[in-house]
Amino acid sequence: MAQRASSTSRSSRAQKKSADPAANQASAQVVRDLHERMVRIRLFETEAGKLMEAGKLPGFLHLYVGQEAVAAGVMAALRDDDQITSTHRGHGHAVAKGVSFRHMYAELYGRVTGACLGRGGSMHINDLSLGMLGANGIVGAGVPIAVGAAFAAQYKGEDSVAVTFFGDGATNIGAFHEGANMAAILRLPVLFICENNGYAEFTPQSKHMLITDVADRAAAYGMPSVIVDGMDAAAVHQAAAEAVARARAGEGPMMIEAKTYRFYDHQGVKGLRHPYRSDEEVAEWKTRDPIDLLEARALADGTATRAELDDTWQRTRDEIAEAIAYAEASPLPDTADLLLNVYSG
Ligand SMILES: Cc1ncc(C[n+]2csc(CCOP(=O)(O)OP(=O)(O)O)c2C)c(N)n1
Ligand SMILES: [Mg+2]
Repeated sequence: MAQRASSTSRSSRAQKKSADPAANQASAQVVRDLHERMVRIRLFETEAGKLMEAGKLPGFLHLYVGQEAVAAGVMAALRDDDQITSTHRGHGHAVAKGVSFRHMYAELYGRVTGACLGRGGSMHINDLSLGMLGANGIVGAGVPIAVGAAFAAQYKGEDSVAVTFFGDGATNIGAFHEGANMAAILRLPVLFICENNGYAEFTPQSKHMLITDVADRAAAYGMPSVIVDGMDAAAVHQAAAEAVARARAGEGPMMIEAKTYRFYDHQGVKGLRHPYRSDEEVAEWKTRDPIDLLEARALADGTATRAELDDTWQRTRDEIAEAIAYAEASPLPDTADLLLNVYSG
């Protein structure tokens, strides 16, 4: 992995380099792990989309389909005690960190058996027992939370790391800049993962910032960064594993910018059909579907057979069907419990 700036460097300009694709050799075990995490996300999301279309889910649904390689690649590099913060587009991070389908679907349905007892919904899924500190409906708000988690780990002398996922648009928010500066100056064990899907809602990146690479922003804080192909799970995994190793060794934070794309609209399945991107552009990115890419490579180099890959899809479909049935059979929260778990400052 070619790093773009040393955390100790005072140079004003980071060297612009991308991760070396030739170095992205993943072991068979890692390939199967990445595949399973991506399939779990893809099927969770496509089924959630169908439920939303059928009018069964309240609230909003920001689907993660297309970006699976980022969550899978990063999470496969983490330990269970590492902590993450997520975004409004957070299902993929939660699934990849191990939150159960039952807890997640029940939360989407607003049922009392959900991850947040049915009170949070799609944009607030968390599971503290798994280090999933929460999705977040406030753009950029996960950044300082992860920085705080990393500070706590450093303060207590633990070697866990924190990871914050955020979009290209979120890097225009003050909380991102404050978090990045604090993480860098305190050399905190935190990874900044920018999922650059080229749009903030319906605004293309070129209309919301004047730079091409969000990674350039890391240099402003003396933080090294690397740009990876966000459709290549093995490339993301390798970059994340190196950044995690550095953070655990006390060498401070790092940013990974993953160039990726969302296959659905900003929100929902059909979205609002704003003419902000062309069908041709969407079709072009779909030719680089991250699961197809990984499967093709795994079959070509013999790290998996078609039967093994198909088995992962089928096992996941079965688990999802069971989890949706569980969610639908679960009760709604009782209004008498409305004030439970409510805190005042
Ligand atoms: C503080 C704040 N401002 C605005 C919004 C409305 N909003 C929701 S998603 C979004 C775009 C975020 O873009 P990006 O960070 O690139 O994430 P993406 O949706 O592309 O995954 C905006 C502006 C919000 N939720 N929070
Ligand atoms: Mg975006």
